[in-house]
Amino acid sequence: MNLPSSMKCDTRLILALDETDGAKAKRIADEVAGLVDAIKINWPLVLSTSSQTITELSRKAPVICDFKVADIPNTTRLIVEQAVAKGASGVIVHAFVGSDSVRAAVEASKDADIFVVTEMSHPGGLEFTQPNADMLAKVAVDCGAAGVIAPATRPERIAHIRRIIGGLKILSPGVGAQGGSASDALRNGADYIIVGRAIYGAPNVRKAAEALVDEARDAVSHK
Ligand code: OMP
Repeated sequence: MNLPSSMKCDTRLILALDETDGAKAKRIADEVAGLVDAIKINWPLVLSTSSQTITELSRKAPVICDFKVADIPNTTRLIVEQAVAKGASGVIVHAFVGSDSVRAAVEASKDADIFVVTEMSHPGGLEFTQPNADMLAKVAVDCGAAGVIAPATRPERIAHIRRIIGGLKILSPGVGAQGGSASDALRNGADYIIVGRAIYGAPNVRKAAEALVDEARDAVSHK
């Protein structure tokens, strides 16, 4: 069983670095130094550069590999082991494949965190993930995951999922480009907001991140 997440909860901001220009991605990571609790990377950046990017970014901030792993336990284990060996502090996995796969991820993660997707933030998230979100959240609890992903686009759903998962961490994407608000997500129980385009696509990356950190601080202090 994993221990609960040891990820720092300081600014509550996680940068989703879905930038495909490797040099630019590293510049952005430097610009947000000290403003983010973690950097989440996904396939676009890893495929456009290499898995070495996990290692390089992990020297700047804790890296969460958003590989949304959805496979049999053995393949899941292999993916998580490789991500952690490269320096990942966390890996995001799907739970619809079943608790044996999520358990394999947790076992393979050693000291790193496994985060389980519950309800997804995009409109299609209503089709399959919302009707099954309670079960997906329960799998996260039962398998010893460190936390879950829940949608900032539907903050009331964050509050609902919080009631199921107790003290597990909630990481909430959908702020900014997808229409969700940082304050609403945090006031409804998110521990962190995940923000991509509203930061890396902004004319002034650092200013955009600072504004979100200020908003998050306000939201948390008025909870
Ligand atoms: P922006 O919409 O640009 O802020 O990016 C959101 C990030 O969160 C992207 O990297 C998505 O892949 C990710 N994400 C969602 O947007 N919705 C989800 O339901 C789950 C995730 C995720 O697992 O991080």
